[in-house]
Amino acid sequence: EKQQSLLLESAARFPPPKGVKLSYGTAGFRADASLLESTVFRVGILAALRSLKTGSVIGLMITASHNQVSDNGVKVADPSGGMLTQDWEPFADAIANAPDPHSLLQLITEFAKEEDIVFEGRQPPEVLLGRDTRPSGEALLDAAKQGITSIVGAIGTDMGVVTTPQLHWMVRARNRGIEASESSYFHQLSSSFRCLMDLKPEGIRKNGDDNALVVDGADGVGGEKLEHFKKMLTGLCIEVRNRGEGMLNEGVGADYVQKEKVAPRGFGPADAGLRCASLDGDADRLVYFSVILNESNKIELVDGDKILSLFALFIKEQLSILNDGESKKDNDSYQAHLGVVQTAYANGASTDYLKEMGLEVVLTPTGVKYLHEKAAEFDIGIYFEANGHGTILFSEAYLCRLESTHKTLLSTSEGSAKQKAASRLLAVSQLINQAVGDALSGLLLVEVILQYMGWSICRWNELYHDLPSRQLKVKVGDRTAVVTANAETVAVQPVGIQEAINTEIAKYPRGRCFIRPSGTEDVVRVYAEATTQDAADALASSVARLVD
Ligand code: NG1
Ligand code: ZN
Repeated sequence: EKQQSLLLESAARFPPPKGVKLSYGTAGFRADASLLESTVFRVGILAALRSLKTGSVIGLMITASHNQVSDNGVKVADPSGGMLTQDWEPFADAIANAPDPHSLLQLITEFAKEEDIVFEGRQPPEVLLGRDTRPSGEALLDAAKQGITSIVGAIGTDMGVVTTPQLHWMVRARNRGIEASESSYFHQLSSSFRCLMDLKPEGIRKNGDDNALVVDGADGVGGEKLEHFKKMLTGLCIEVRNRGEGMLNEGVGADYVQKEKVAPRGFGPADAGLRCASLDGDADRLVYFSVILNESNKIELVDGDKILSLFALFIKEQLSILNDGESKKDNDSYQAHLGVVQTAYANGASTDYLKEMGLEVVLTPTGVKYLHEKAAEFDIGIYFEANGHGTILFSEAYLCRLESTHKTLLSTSEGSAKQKAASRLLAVSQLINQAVGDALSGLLLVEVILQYMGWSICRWNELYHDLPSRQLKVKVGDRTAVVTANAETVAVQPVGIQEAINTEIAKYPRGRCFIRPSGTEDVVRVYAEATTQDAADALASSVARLVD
């Protein structure tokens, strides 16, 4: 009863905006920040309930990633540091849209009953809170706290301004008994980075560019953090631009660079040939690029697919060193199951390349929650969205095996090459964020692999040649009218539209095209690919007309 009145009382302070229906999309709730106070308050309640249910620490992140600065958003991190379980999304939708405190209370009571949530638990529920640099973040964080504390005994711990992956990492760390602070995060990344640098083969040839890297921080939290973090890194010389002096995500950031294929603000002809990278507004996406000489702000884009390919190549090489000659012996010749996960947005040339490498490639719908879940089925699963969001997951069982192999190798005189390969894989599992895609840890892994290979960004980019592609977005009355199947490669509704799309595709050699409703914006997205840019553009715009 104390619980009920507490909820009613606090909910009355956060009336929902009228006439808006919100849904927990690809990346939580996102909208104009002025609409979100009540939603964030309610997500605070949800996070506290999730903590009660799981007996673990939960995360709540306030960010709208690459969206314009006036937007904001909120998402929940589960105990593993991954996204909120999909089973709870309908509840999130329901409470976000409950019209008044009484209906909210009723939904919560029913849900708690269904989920067997006991309010007076043994340990108090705890939620770690984080936010990006958006000006609306502070007020929303306060709303989240009030949501959390409207569950009796619940604690909201403010981690301050952090990147999305930092918050997810901290949640994972806390639940594994590791200190959940920014300094422990930086410490883990920098020490595993150093370990990988020390394990570089000797006598690597330099191929073109040096260890200098210029990073576009999207005028968000990532640039700020990297500026601080870079002092802890040896063997790498990083210059960070767009650290927050300009407008967040305006003509800067990984989303802009990847979608528009142009250099971000603050980069120009003088940077031609340099190795450059771009983070998004909350630093969970990473793309590389180099400015083309004499071509104003045109770039060679090295996107998430190519980061994935580089990672896959490196991991595969370590695994084959480790397995070298093993098949002939009968002892411990375990072959790790390595898989890669992409979405329909992956460039067709990347998928071909990965398959030619002999890798198992799986497609899932857009949204990290789907890719992550798939990648977790492998011993080592690498996932990336073309936009640069991805990571490498190591299964617990495989890590155990690797650790014991590593120990055995250390104690025998047998080939130190194998022992180094095992050390490298273990270091990668420490460096690369196991909770979620992380631009900072991804960047360090790219850098160390390029040095290991002795590759310039050009050499890396030559792994395969992207097919020309075009992405468009179409504003429609109701984007939910588009329903897709087969990892979003086919539109099953509106009826007949897929046939019409097929007719357009048939006009272009190697043509590929699909449509899907965005989970973060009120648009239908169109993606097209063909052998020339003109053809990709024409295919995209003719299909966009079908959607309109
Ligand atoms: P939507 O708006 O559902 O396309 C976008 C990205 C996703 C993912 C989410 C979350 C594209 C085409 N879509 O989702 O890949 O990153 O944002 O940030 O890039
Ligand atoms: Zn992001």
